[in-house]
Amino acid sequence: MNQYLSYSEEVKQAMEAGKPIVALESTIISHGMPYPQNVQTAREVEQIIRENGAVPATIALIDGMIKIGLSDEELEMFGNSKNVAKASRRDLGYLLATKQLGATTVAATMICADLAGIRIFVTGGIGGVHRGAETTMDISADLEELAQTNVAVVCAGAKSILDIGLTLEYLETKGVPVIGYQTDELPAFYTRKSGFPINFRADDETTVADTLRVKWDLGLQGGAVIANPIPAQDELEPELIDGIIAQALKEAEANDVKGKDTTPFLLAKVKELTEGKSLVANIALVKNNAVVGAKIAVAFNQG
Ligand code: PSU
Ligand code: MN
Repeated sequence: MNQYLSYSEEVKQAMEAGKPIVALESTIISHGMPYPQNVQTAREVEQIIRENGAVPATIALIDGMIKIGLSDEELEMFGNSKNVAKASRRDLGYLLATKQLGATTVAATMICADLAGIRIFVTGGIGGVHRGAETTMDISADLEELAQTNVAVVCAGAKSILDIGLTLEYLETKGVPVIGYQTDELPAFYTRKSGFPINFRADDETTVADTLRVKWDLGLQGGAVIANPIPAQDELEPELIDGIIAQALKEAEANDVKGKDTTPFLLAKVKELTEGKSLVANIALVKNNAVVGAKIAVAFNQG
């Protein structure tokens, strides 16, 4: 076992009992949603995973250790303090060495889950190739992680603050399977459709679990994207969200927002411009992903 890993009692017991475990990220709590909805959602998502037969393991960096499973107080701390660093692959060594609070992105959560032997990870949305990346070179480290680390990420697709087409091309180049859960189209986070076809459709969790098992049995390194559309009753109108994303992108450029600040800036701006509707949608889709992710973890564990 890695010396930097520290397990919660619940996760430790689940591992000893061979129960299915689902990893959860913490950047979505600290940088992806406002307080107190972030903490509330994190707790509810954990509960949904338990109700669907798996054990949640929210991952974060605390005091030089990678925590696999957070206490209620720790969740509260990540949701409600200003001094939490956004931790992606490049940040892990420094933040652990200097014992800072770090909220793990999709990339960093995949690394930590892999160290802990957890193969299924649930979140809202992944990072990707940003619009204008041909000049800014802003491509999320999440994509490189998906190319090399054996963890499947259940998400609601890629949102159109990103260049969805280029994100799919990047994943294709890196050999990352994108599996549509009960969909033929990549969902666009706030909406069920993006106009881009996905590689494979799976209508049940067993098909997803079997696909992952065979991929890894073959020694094919890397993760997978399991794209699960937002429930129909929760989706936003494409016309509304497209205009707002365009506005948010304009403001990011005008304010010279760069690097790791870009995604949190855009998410907060979209929330403001939709008057909170994007946050409601975001919460609904994460919960929906928790149901599907827990079922996939159960099926994967049975194989
Ligand atoms: N997309 C969301 N909410 C989020 C993120 C993305 O809808 O909270 C977070 C995830 O942690 C993701 C990270 O891994 O943003 C990507 O950041 P960047 O684009 O800087 O790689
Ligand atoms: Mn970036």
